[in-house]
Amino acid sequence: MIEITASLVFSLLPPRTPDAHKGMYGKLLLTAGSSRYRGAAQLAAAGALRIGTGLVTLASTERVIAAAAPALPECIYLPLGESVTGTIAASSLPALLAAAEGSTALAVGCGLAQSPDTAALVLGLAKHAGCPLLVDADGLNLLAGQLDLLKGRAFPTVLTPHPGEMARLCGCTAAEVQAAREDSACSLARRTGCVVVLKGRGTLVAAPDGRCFYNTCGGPGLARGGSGDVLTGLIGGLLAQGLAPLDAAVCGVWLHGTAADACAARRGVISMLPHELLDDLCTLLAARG
Ligand code: NPW
Ligand code: AMP
Ligand code: MG
Repeated sequence: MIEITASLVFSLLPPRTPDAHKGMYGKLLLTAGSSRYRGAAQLAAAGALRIGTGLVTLASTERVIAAAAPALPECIYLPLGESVTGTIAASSLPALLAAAEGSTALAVGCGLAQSPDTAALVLGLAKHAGCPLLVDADGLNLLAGQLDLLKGRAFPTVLTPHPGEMARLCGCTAAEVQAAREDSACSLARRTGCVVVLKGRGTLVAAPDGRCFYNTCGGPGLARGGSGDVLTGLIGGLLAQGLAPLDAAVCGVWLHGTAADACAARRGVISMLPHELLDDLCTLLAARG
C-alpha cells in the first residue's frame, strides 16, 4: 500500500495560471438532496466550489435549491420535479442526462434518499451518463445488486462508500468490511472497474489495477453527518477539473483529512462541523499559492 503524502497531492493539483478562465476548471453536475436531506446537497456543492471547480451546477428539487441558494450564490441551479416522497422525480432523467452531456463530471447520491424514483434515476445515470461519474451515499445503496452495469460504463467511475454502504454493496456486514478493509476495497475495484474510496479511519483508495493508497490524516472530528458529503464535493470537483479518477480520489481524501485536522485544532473534535473544514481547506490551499 502507498501512503498519500502532501508532496504527492500538491504535484497532482491543477495549477491556477494567470491566463486561467473558468472553462479550464471543469463543470460539475451534482445530483443530490431530498426534502429530508437538504444540507447534504449544499455541503457537496460547497466542497466542489472551494476545490476550485469552474462551474458547479446543483440539480435537485425546488425545495433543496431554495435551501442552498442563499448560502451558495456561485452555484448554478437546475430545478427538477419532486416525487410524492420528497425526492427528485424519476421524470427528471432526460434533463439530467442532457445536463451531464455538457458537464465534465457528474456526482450523484448525497442526500438523495431511497425511493423508486431515485432508484430509476441512479440506474439511468449509471448506464447512460456521458461523463466521469462519482457515486456516493444513497447512490451506492441504490446500486447494490446492480454492480455489473458499472463495468460496462464508457467513462470512469469513483465509488465512495463508508463501511455501512460497502457492506450493502458487497452483501456482508460492516464488521466484516472493517476486518478486511484492503481486501474489500481492492476486490470491489477489480470487480467493477471503478476507483473505490473505502472511508473511515485510515481511508483506502483502491484502483482496478490493484494499486491501493492509504490516508493517515483526518480524525474523529469527522465522525458526524455531513463529512462524507463535503468529501464528495472535493473529489467530484477534482474529477470535473480533469484529474484522473485515482488522482482525484487520492487528492480529495488527503485534502479533506488535512483540512479536518486543522479544523479540529481550531474548533475542537467535539464541536467542529463539516462545513467549517472548508475554511481550513482555503488556508491550506492559499499557503501553497
Ligand atoms: P452501525 O450503526 O455501526 O451498524 P447509512 P448515512 C455504518 C445523507 N446525509 N465504521 C453504521 O452502522 C447521506 O448523504 C445527509 C463502521 C451506521 O449506522 C445519505 O444520503 C445529511 N460502520 C443519507 O443521509 C447529513 C459505519 O453505516 C450506518 C461507519 C444516509 O446516510 C447526514 C450509517 O450509514 C448524511 O450524510 C464506520 N466508519 N460509517 C444532511 N445534513 O443532509 C458508517 N457506518 O445508514 O448509510 O446512513 O451515512 O447517514
Ligand atoms: P460519511 O459517513 O459518508 O459522512 O463519511 C464520513 C467521512 O468522515 C469520511 O471521509 C470518513 O473517512 C471520515 N471519518 C469519519 N470518522 C473518521 C475517523 N474516526 N477518522 C478519520 N476519518 C473519519
Ligand atoms: Mg455519506
